[in-house]
Amino acid sequence: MSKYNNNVIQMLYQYAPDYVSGEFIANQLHISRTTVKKNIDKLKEEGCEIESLNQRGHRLLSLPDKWYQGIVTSVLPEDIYFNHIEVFDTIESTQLVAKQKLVGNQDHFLILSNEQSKGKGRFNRPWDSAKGKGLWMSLVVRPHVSFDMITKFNLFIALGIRDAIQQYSNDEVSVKWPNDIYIGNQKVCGFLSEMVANNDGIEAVICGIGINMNHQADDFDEALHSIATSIRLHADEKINRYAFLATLIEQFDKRYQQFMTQPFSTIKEEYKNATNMWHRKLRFTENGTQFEGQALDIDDSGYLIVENEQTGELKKLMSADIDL
Ligand code: BT5
Repeated sequence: MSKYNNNVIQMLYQYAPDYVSGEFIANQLHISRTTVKKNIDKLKEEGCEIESLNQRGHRLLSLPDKWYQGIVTSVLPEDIYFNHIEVFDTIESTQLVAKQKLVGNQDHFLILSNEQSKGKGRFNRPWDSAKGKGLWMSLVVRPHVSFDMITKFNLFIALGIRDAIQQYSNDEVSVKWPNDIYIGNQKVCGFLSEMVANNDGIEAVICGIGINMNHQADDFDEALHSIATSIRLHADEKINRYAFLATLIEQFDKRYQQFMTQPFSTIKEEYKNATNMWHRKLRFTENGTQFEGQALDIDDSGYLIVENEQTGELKKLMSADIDL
């Protein structure tokens, strides 16, 4: 994608649903009208619905299900600063690319891809990342805190993601400790935080977030049919991916600022209220062993306190797989 193409689509998006003349675009971007025309033809080929009228210019009617870097850059809240944002069509995993790009610099950045061919969950489990349907992204931040703060980071970020999805969902969105977001009994988002650390603390956190945005039920693989859902399936209309991304980044940033300045205890009640695991029988898998029981509480460090139904033993979990 050429730089100009990004700028042209950015202008069309900014002015939509109004017309923008080719001359105006050319003047603003310091390019010729022929280049504008070529760029617009290319955008149309890619699936952008653009109405072009001789006397009035061009106007954007709809976008294909893909990310345009120019639009992403323009919709993010102004006070949120990324050193760079990179958009890909298909890559193995945004996590992998983010890890490669964080070396040798102190940048905060965002990687987005329309599709991942090897999206990964925790413990290398596959993450289904169908083209054009979801939000598959990795955010790199540099909190400069000790590495044991990663658990706390996840707790704050979970609330940010939950709140963002809730703004678009008609049904209640909840957190499944520690890394999942649910609507009803189905998973709408999984996220994971990996870190690069040295003796002095964290050099970078790579937060990978996968959100099923616009899937219809049969867009999911058979294995996911009963366990996965999308925001679209709980909304009245298709989710505008750019508006949603802007909301998500805003909520992420709000919680990131809280994470840096507040202890978990200040949001503990809010977190507990947003969590869907209370008063029900759960199956826990921790380091390969399974047991059934109930979640009783979360302590001030964010550990889940659970009771083993068979033995009555109380346990503190830092991480686990939990079946609802
Ligand atoms: C997670 O792992 O839930 C974290 C997923 C993080 C994915 C993002 S996408 C952007 C970034 N780049 C990456 O490569 N990864 C991150 P875990 O708790 O291990 O859950 C994985 C399990 O969720 C799988 O074993 C499936 O059962 C289920 N699953 C896979 N794809 C799904 C989907 N699209 N929606 C709902 N569930 C899914």
